[in-house]
Amino acid sequence: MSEIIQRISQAKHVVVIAHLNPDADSLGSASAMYTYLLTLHKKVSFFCASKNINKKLLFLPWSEKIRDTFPVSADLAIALDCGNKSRLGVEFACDLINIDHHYSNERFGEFCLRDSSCISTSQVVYNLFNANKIKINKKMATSLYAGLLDDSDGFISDEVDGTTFALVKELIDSGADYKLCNKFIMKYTSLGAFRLKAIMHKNMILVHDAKIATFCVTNDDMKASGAAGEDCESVLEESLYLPSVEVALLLKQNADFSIKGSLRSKGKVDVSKIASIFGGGGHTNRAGFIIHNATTLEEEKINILKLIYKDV
Ligand SMILES: [Mn+2]
Repeated sequence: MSEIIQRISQAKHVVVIAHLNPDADSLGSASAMYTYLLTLHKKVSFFCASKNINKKLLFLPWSEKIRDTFPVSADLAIALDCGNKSRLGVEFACDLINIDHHYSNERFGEFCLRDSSCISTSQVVYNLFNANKIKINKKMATSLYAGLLDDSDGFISDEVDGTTFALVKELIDSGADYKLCNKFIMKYTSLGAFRLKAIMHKNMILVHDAKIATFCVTNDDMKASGAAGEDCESVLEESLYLPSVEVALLLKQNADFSIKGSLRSKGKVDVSKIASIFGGGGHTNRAGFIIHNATTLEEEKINILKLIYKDV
């Protein structure tokens, strides 16, 4: 039995943690862990510091159990898909198991299981279950499939290989409701997202011989469209399909006037390095950061572009 499974077996009340503004991988991995903990007859809580969870993810098992207050009686926490401590959005005293696949994971917590060869944290969780002969039931399989589907961008990202599809087969054989996941994660849209897409398409600026696509989204754009924060990301990713574009940059104003930066790359430029200059992190192809005490979107954009120009 692995050290982590052993530590879990000793706990009385375990809280699973999905990161701020959770995606399908973080919530799916946490959901699969939640199901496993229930099979052990543990007291389990599901924590996420963000109040508004993306509606397209509410089909995931146990999403109705998610709370934004940290359970004080928990004696063990398990963070899923959280690259650094600030992603947890909470501070607490109990032991922490950190399960992740981000290369830039800061290895916080009493136990850390980070495997950056995995496409998703849900793949790391699957491997943990598999290595410890833990049976994957239908709920677990659906949750793990959701994470793999989302982080592989619908199985088209460069990291996808035969192992990915072998894992998909395993999960479907274990009862994963893949049709439900495909429908919600890949196809769901809202009126707000639809309207924001039009604004972003119109405002995109290509610079540096059209090698860099840039997007600035203001608070007013968000209000006018009625979109949610995460709705910006899909347009950002779409711009990478333009043949000349190597890097895509999105700067989005938050309600508190801090700026959220998101970077995507075809692979030639390691955008996690650029994000880390601003205290953020991520993967080579996909990274993010937050600028507090930001000036204007345009000024910040100029500063960031100077850093990208060096690498493109
Ligand atoms: Mn992930």
